[in-house]
Amino acid sequence: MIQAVIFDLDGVLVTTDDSHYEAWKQMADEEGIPFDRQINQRLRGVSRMESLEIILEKSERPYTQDEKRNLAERKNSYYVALINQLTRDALLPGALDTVHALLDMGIRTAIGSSSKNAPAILRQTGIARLFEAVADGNQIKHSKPDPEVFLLAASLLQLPAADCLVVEDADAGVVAGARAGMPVLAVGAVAGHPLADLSAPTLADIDLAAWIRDYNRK
Ligand code: B16
Ligand code: MG
Repeated sequence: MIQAVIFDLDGVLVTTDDSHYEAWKQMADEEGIPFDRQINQRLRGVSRMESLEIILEKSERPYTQDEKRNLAERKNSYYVALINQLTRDALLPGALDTVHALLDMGIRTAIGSSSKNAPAILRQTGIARLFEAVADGNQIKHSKPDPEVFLLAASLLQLPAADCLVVEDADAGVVAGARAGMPVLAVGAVAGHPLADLSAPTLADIDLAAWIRDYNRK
């Protein structure tokens, strides 16, 4: 029986995926490293340092560990400047309505995000109080596709993994949810993912509360 929904943040509830792209693009341009939206797709859901390694695949020279740390910090400073300007307008279609509908029917809600900036994003968009538990990049050792962040969210809720449904927009996140043994709703570019239990273009295109009601009746 599904008792909780664990939402990914970036690309599921908020449009911060575009801010990640803008910040990495600025850093890559400054370094003369080719970077485009296609490469950016591979960064969804993976940690900051792993994202940097993917970008550096196109670099003409090797970077030392110190230089890599500096590049990642520089990107993060660009990203933080962008998310400091976020408002509720950054919430994705259907996000708020879905969370409210779930809470109304007694389904518990949590966040499972790879981002170390998740607490700031939740505060900035005014949605922090809607989630009982937050598992994010500050608390985990292994980023998605490792299931750690979702298993942590389930343990914060004190629920078995199978009772938590994951909502994800990234291949790494869908794989992480499936590895955690959780049903997965895939949205956005990964809608139709073979490991997902259900899919939708956005949260506005699916009545998740009704789907869970049916699932729990079976
Ligand atoms: P940060 P999610 C992920 O958030 C992003 O999708 C990914 O692009 C980013 O590299 C990662 O967070 C780490 O973010 O640099 O802010 O710690 O989709 O798991 O909510
Ligand atoms: Mg995401």
